Amino acid sequence: MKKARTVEEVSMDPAVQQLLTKARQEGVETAFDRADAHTACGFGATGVCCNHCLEGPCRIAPNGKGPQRGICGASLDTIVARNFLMKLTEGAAPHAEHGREVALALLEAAEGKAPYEIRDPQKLLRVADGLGIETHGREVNEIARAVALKALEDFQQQTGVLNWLRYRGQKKSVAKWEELGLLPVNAHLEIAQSVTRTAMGCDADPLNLLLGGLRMGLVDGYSGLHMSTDLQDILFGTPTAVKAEYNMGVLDAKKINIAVHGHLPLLSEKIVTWAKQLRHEALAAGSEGINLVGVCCTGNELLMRQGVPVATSFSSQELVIVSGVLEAMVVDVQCIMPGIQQVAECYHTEIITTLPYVKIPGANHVDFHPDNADEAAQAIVRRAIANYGKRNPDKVAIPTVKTEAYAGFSVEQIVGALSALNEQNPLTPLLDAIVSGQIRGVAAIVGCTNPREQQNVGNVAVARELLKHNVLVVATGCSAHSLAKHDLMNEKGLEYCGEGLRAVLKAVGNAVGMESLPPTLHMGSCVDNSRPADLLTAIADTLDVPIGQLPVVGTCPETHSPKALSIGTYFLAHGVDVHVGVSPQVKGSEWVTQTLTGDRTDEELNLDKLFGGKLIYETDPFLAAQKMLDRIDLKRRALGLSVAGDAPQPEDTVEHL
Ligand code: BF8
Ligand code: SF4
Repeated sequence: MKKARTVEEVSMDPAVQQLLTKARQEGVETAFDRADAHTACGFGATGVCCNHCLEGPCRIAPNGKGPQRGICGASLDTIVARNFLMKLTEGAAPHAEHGREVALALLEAAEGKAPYEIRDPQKLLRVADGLGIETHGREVNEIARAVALKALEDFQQQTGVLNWLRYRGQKKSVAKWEELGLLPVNAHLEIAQSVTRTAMGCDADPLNLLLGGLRMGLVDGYSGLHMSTDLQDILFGTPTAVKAEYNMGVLDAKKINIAVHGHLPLLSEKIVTWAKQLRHEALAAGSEGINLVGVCCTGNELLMRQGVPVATSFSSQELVIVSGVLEAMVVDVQCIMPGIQQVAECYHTEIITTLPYVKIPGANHVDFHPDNADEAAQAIVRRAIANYGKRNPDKVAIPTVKTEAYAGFSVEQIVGALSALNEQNPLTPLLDAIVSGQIRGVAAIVGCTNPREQQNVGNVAVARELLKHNVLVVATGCSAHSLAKHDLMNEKGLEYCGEGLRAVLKAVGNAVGMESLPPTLHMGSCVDNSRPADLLTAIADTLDVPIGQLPVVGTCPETHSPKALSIGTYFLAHGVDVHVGVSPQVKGSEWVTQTLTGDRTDEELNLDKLFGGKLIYETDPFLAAQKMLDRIDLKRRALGLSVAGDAPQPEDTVEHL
């Protein structure tokens, strides 16, 4: 067995270090310990093991020793490309299901069958317009119903193209995808076809398999990300800037603590409501009230719209329970470690699953469906209240670590802030800053934390390095938690910004009555990666260039999830360079690796040639940042923009472009 890492080697977050120490003292095993106990299988880690049929598993040693084909004759490249496509499919499917769940909830709400109301009717009108739905003279619910049905078409139609792609896709990118025959028809059809093509005896052409991967990226992007964000904003409101608290110190020993974990805001929004309404019952139970905290992306959803504090991110989810003050952890879907149940059994915490297709042995289940949302939320809050008396005071220890951070930066909010500088053309101040070089480029830091990695180190190091070089950084998902916890979403982090960037953040901040915008902008959950995509579309359209020509990058330094790969593929399909700091498990095939990283020197296709963006796999955050800066500079030069150190360009202005 490998040597266990020290708590400092596991995470740079002092709260996680404290709770992991406590867990180890109390004999409680967590993902960090299991990560130490596991040795990655070299075959699986490089993508060369195939178990797509019962003849196998077949594994091909990339060093040329042993059999060089599977029993069926599949080559190394086929096996690696097929495994990669399967990962992308596993990433796209949960996001598409997310979109579909929200579409169904909107439909039921519009038909009066589910207890939700439209909190942002203006966004409803904009989305309806974008989808070509008649809004004139129609009731809100009638329009909402039409929008929901349009969304559901994206899971049913047998011909045509995803409505959401037609609506949200940048026209120049869509034309490229059309030319390559990549336009998805409906999400379920594409996912089923993708599973079929990876099945034994189907698609064996590595290039065709990778193109299938790009389709999965588009399915994820439009049926998952964009649809989910648009419909959630309609139902629950479009986020506006909000100051909130992060880290384990948000737990409150005097209150009944409930953690909401997973991804869908459908139930958790109701839990916010019922936690307020049942406060008197919590007081009657001897507590000082109910304290809701978020974990992972359900946490991000509630943070963005309700300012609910965030306890922690993916890799340390079990440690929230180790605090000894958590009465219930309510989970919906995705990124929920089954290990939470084993940890909960060492304390008084009740794990409550809520969806019929996401259950954990030993956990309790409260079935949630949009039409019983109020009943389910009430039942859950009452279970938490009932658990309060079971708390063991000897096991209570809440780290006092807590950080203030801003969140809520929807595109609407960013444009709103910019319009304080230029009401007519809000994007102009941002574009001028990019053109002048005050802002060198834009980076989206996305994705997760991963128990095998030193938590937050990659996310924070990449962010600080990019900020130092005047790259405007936006963030989503659990990587946003990393940045927030380490002061990159409050004023303190401004010290990491280069001069040009800091001046822009201050100017925009001042215009809206703040000392400054925070150094990095929290744009939401993982499905909210649609928001940076919308921002890029608006910028590229203003400049009349394809998104791929903009000096922008995406990066997921610490991911664990196939969803991050399919989101990354969505951006790659636009020609945006995407960095990943954790192995995407394709190294076994030089052909697949070089096609993705754009490093093939022969004349055949690679991603960079095809779209103008490529995958950058680099585990060292400093080297990764440098590689991203090089690509940003390359794109700046191609646009005729100045790059520090180059000979000066004449007249850098938006008009000049
Ligand atoms: O969808 S960032 S660990 S919670 S996968 Fe999961 Fe990764 Fe967190 Fe959000 Ni996204
Ligand atoms: Fe082996 Fe081919 Fe079956 Fe894969 S599909 S396990 S390579 S026989």
